[in-house]
Amino acid sequence: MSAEKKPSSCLTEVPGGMAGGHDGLPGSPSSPAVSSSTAPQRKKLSLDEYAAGVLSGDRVILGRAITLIESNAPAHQTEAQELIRRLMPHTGRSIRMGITGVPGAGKSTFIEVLGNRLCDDGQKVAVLAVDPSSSRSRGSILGDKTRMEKLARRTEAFIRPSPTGGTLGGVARKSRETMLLCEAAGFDVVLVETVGVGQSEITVRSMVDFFLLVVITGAGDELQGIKRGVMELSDALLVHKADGDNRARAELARVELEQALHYLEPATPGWISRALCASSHTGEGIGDVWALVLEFIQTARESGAFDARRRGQVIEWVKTMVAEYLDRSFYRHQGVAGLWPEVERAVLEGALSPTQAVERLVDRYEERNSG
Ligand SMILES: Nc1nc2c(ncn2[C@@H]2O[C@H](COP(=O)(O)OP(=O)(O)OP(=O)(O)O)[C@@H](O)[C@H]2O)c(=O)[nH]1
Ligand SMILES: [Mg+2]
Repeated sequence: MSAEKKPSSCLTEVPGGMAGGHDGLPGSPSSPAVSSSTAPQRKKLSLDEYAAGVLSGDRVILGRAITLIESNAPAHQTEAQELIRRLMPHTGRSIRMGITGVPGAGKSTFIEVLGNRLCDDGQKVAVLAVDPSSSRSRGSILGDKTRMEKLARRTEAFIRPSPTGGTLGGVARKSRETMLLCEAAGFDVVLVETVGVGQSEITVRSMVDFFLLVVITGAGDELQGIKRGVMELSDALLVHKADGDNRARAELARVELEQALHYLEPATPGWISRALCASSHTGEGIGDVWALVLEFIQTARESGAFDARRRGQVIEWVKTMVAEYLDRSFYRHQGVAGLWPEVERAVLEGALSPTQAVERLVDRYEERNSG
């Protein structure tokens, strides 16, 4: 199966996505990676070298392996999939946490503070992003590394911006596979940031164990996904920026949200989603958020919900990729494309019902496919 829409740029070598930073961010100051000006032409790694490098936690090789996964070139895809297959037995041991919220809710700042605390406690933390929108700077959240300046410098942390370009499906596949590589490389916690403005929340929910919705006071419920169903996907709500003048208002909002949560179907069976207040500026409440995550993991493990979700997620992932493949295959099919204008006209004129239109298109698709 081919990956998402291919630019068919005939990449013959994996592009140097890691140049300049151990975290994939351009010009990270403490980069242990060889700086691009002095680096000799990079030697192509064998699959054994990739696998051994990732398993030993070598972040330069991890970065190159992620770049391989992100490449749309068919040869790279084959290699990347074989690498993942080999690493699969070493995956699955991290806590996977998704973090969503409107732009400016303070997600990256929260990750910076939480991530540093976890590293202080001896954990290894990977931070990924899912952002399929091209409207942001170079299509990538976390591009603004100033929000995670300290974390980006730590050797216990690995920060990887969202894969750029492509469909949500393509970005989701790359992020899921990146998460697996990070787990094989020994990261204990994977934090996935996504902007809460569309479908990407559902995608991130489908790849994590615990899902946190970060909200702020005064930004409007509709906009923040509170009325759009994102709340129903969340295992906890964080009323963020609860500091200074805003502290009391945040607490009021928290109480209201927690009441509202009681009326909703829980995002995870057997778990009652809660609302917390915290400030990444003062640090107040951040420890409580992590304590809640740990409590959740324990509860969900004991009830079996944790395992059931992970198993369900991997099967859903396969089905989603099949559906995406079929969708592309259908509309790119020459016979279907040729028949399309005529069918479209007929439906609009009322000469064909939509169901009859589907039958004609599918007949054409199947006839040519089997012939
Ligand atoms: N008062 C206050 N401001 C905060 C807090 N956390 C973040 N901010 C500020 O909120 C702004 C946005 O923070 P970011 O962390 O970039 O927000 P984000 O949600 O990651 O934004 P996007 O990645 O653009 O979606 C920055 O100016 C931060 O300094 C907090 O706890 N309290
Ligand atoms: Mg951010």
